[in-house]
Amino acid sequence: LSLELALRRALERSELRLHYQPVVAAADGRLLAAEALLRWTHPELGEVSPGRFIPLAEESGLILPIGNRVLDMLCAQMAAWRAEGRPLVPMAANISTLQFRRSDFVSIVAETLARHAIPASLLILEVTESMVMRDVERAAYQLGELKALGVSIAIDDFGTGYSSLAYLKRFPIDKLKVDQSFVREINEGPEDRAIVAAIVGLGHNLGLELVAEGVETAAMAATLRELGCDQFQGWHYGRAEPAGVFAQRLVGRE
Ligand code: G
Ligand code: G
Ligand code: MN
Ligand code: NA
Repeated sequence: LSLELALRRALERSELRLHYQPVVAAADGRLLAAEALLRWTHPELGEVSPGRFIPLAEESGLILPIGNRVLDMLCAQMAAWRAEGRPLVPMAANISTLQFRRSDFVSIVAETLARHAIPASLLILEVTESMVMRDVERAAYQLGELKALGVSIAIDDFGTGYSSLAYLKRFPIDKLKVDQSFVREINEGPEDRAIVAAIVGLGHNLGLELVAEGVETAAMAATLRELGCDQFQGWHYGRAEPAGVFAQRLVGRE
């Protein structure tokens, strides 16, 4: 309970901020996008990992104001970079079940983009399979509304959830993010290669972009490139970086 109270205060005291992890083209490593990942520095506890505080935020409902703050901070950051004359890339925010299920979610996204004058095409929302599988009709409707707004949709941690393949054709999805668990041992045996090959084949046949997450080495990248992954995210290309560090990547692009 005390950590929950601390998290509530963190919102008021601006202890939460975003780091940005690059997403690059598999072909040549050029920057294509980024994922915003939340960080919390508590005045006494120091860094609290999102693996610890995100579940707490979800259980307590705090993920609603926190999720709104994430969208706001992300759009504000893009607006600030644009004001500095930096070329922007689409940026992804992780969305929680509770946020996605709210009937005002689409209007909050629209309002936040408008307030910062950020085109919807620069925003990617990452949702998980289990989130959209819970109520397929509603999810299809909601994703349709988000698409109509112009934002992109990525399915995060793909392959670990319900994996009902039928929904993929019903939902207006743009990207599949192959879960790290299939990438970690991609060069250790044939099993994960077979799984990733199947996911890539499925995704490409449905017209989706395939992103491999957790790409830690050049050897992993080589195998994933051979398997047809379009985009890479992982420590081999860059960790989640503070805004000031990531900004140095936003230069000299057309
Ligand atoms: O950055 P890291 O790998 O430690 O993140 C751990 C987990 O926290 C991941 O599952 C990630 O999706 C989640 N996470 C990070 N930032 C956010 C956020 O802004 N909102 C939500 N809902 N989850 C986040
Ligand atoms: O659930 P989601 O995919 O949003 O989680 C992303 C998490 O993966 C973040 O916590 C991020 O720090 C972590 N991550 C990003 N790249 C790598 C990587 O190359 N290796 C490992 N082990 N974790 C990574
Ligand atoms: Mn994610
Ligand atoms: Na993931």
